[in-house]
Amino acid sequence: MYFLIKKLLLILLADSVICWEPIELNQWHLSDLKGLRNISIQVTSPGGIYTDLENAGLIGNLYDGFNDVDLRWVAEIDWVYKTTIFPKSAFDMKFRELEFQGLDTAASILVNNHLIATTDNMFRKYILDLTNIPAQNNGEYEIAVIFTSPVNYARDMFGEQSKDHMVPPDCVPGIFKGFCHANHIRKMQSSFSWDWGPAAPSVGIWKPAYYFGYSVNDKTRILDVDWETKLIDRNDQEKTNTFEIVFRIGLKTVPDFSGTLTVQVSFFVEEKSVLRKNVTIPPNSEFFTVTMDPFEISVNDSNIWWPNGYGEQKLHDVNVSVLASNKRLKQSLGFRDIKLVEENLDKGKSFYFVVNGVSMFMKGSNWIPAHVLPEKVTQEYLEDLLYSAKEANMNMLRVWGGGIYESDQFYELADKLGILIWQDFMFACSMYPANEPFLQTVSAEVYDQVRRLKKHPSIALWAANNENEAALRTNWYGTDSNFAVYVDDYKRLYVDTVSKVVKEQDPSRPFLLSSPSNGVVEDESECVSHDPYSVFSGDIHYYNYRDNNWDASIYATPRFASEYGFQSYSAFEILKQYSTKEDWAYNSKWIKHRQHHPDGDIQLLWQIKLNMFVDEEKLESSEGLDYMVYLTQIYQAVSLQVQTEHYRRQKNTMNEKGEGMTMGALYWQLNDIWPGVSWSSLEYGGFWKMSHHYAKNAFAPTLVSPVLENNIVNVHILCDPDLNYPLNLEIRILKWDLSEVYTQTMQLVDYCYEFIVYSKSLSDLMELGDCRAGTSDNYRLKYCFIEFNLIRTDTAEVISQNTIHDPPNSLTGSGDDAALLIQKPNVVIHSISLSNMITKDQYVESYDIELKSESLALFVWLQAFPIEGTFSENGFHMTSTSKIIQFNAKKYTDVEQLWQVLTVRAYQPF
Ligand code: BMA
Repeated sequence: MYFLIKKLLLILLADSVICWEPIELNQWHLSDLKGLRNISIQVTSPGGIYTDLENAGLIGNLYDGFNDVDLRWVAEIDWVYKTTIFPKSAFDMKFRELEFQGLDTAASILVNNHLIATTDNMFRKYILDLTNIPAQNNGEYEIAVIFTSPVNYARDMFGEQSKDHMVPPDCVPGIFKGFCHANHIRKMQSSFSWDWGPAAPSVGIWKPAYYFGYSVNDKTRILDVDWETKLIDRNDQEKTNTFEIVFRIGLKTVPDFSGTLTVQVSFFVEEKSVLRKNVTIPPNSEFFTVTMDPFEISVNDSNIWWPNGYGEQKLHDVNVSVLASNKRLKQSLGFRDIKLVEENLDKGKSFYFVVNGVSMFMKGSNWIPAHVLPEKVTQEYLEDLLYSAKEANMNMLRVWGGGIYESDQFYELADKLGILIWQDFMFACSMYPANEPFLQTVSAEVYDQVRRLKKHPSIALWAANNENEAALRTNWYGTDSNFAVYVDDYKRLYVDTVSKVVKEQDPSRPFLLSSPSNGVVEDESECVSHDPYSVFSGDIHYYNYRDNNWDASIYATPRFASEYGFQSYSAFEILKQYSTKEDWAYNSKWIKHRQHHPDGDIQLLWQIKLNMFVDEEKLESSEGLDYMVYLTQIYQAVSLQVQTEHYRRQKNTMNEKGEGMTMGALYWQLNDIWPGVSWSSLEYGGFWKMSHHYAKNAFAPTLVSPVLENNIVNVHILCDPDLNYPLNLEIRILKWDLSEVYTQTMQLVDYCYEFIVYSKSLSDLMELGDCRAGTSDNYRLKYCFIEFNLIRTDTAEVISQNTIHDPPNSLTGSGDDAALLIQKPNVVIHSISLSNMITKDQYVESYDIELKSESLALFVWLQAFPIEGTFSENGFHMTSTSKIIQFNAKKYTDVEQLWQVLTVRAYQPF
């Protein structure tokens, strides 16, 4: 019996080899084309040139020291990747092809010395016919991919384009230490440098590559499957939803095939559904899309897909097959409906998302490439970053247009974690060419990416570019003198090309021509609006480094904020790993090298001094860098909180100017590309900066948000989603020695719909706490600390805690009078023990850390480097003599180890 089964198995296997022969091309020989560097090494793919050279020990880590500029030569020469395959049945196979899922970027592909293709776009998939290329005598194919230096290629394309008219910018600002003309090559734009990242324009086979052989019996292979889901009815009582779903299956048929195929789609949701369609393929179709007939299905609430915070993310397996062949594909399906609502308001239009019939405030951030070299981004790292987004109560991330269309794993994780994706196409902060070859490659790129990504329930919206409309309208690059020409380019690229392909391939999602913009444009011929930054419609990007960033009144009040943010330095412990001792000073050459934002350090110091005391001596001392890290992280955290809460408070309000009804806050930027100075709330490597904790609090499902407006303290409650627990609002006034001088507790009813639940003039409130220095001095915020707590009355849990940060010198005081009031805090770690708190998601164990303090301490900051994990709270104000915090560890550790590495610090007011 055993032998019989084995024999059967062998026959089956043999059959599948003859019918269908994919070979992965992942072993390569790499050399520099002209032999100038004498490099000749074995490498693997997917990968990239910097990593290949580093793995061979020929260069160091790109992020060490000044390597980003020292290794510029890597991007300035041409490289060759070669491999040889011996398809067992090369001669039997009737048709043969190569599939490159991603080549970075400008390359010539030779097979057995025949040039079979040239490539010019990192974001395209290339399927290349080999049928007419004879295998060599012994049945082999030698495949060579010759990459042109992307820097030289972009410069040449710029030159070509300039013969007609110049497409600016002609280079990035000098402080970026970058390469010019990224806008002339279809490649990760930020790999030529950005205001937060290094220049490292890689080359290589960055995605999987395959050889396919088709036998005489083979007719087709399944390339992809996607679908559109639409909610057509909902029964609130029974909690069921009727969805219409339309599947599309992309086939690649062999050149000589014509005839009928039967395509089947099956899935199990409530019960099994099997859909079939017979399709007649005309001769010479090659690429053929089968659109299944619309199918209606009733899905219970428990089986649909919800964004984070609103419900579960139910995903169901879908199996697609071509009957009477061995071609199958399996995918995950989520039922959800999404709409962008732009209704006329008194002034302008609304701009908000409705998912499964529920309108939602979008809470989140902007995503940039997790590394300038995509091959360095592991599944584990992606998970870590995206779990951190989820944990910070986010429900949307914007994949920004200067990076890459992210990997399949990224979107699978977003589906799994309930994070909606605002997907830009990869055009950012530039004018772009609109010559024929450029438009053609973009058209293919958009087609490939929409086909690849459309199936993900997480994708919420497509946007054609980042800031290019604003750049054109407000003349960032001197385009005004030839405005009509650049508008024409703009229209040809985004309207006639990107928009056209997106609308053909995915009419189910909203499409924006740019971000920021005035929203979906009905008549796209008016593609460059009068004011892309208008607060009355669409989305805005808002940065202001002049005015006090802790003052909520400086911020604009838009319909949707898709970018806003503040810089901070990476943790000292992280910076240290990539530098040497002489670099560890505030103002060192190396730190300046990592600051790419023009005037960035001047702005940081200015903003810090507006609200905090800066010990100049300490700044110049050997502790200066560490000190600056801490101050910048406080500055960033509070600024982000103030602006985010400002947006949330405008959710249900409209002021007399017609501003308000804000329905989204996506701050700039979630993650870091390298260790340095940037707007990120997560460190390079995934540790949380202080701002990530503040973002988590500011995005809390139910938030208490006090604000000082014209000397009145207004306390708002924001609910996203609407969760009406029985709640108490507690107002505590404390002196700096921690004596509690006043407490008031109010029971809240229907708070999700009340917005302002408490209002009192600051001086009246301060008087209750007797908050003044002497009899002649006014009641002032800095003489006392006011804490606002939202407490669930059923569980006694504090679900949101807040204070007032409003300037001037509100909380943190400075100078002599502050010294009279604020005591030098002395926070100590009292005990560490393994907690029995249940850990979740990516954590394996949790520790209780008890802190003690004799006075009020601000911005208490715990670190446990190098142990990976997250604190339940961090950067908080200690308003009691003892406090217990959890440290959630990602890998197993122990109490001893934690005692060795754990540090705590607090803000020193003088
Ligand atoms: C924005 C972005 C990025 C930039 C950031 C910070 O407007 O679109 O281009 O990195 O600001 O300056």
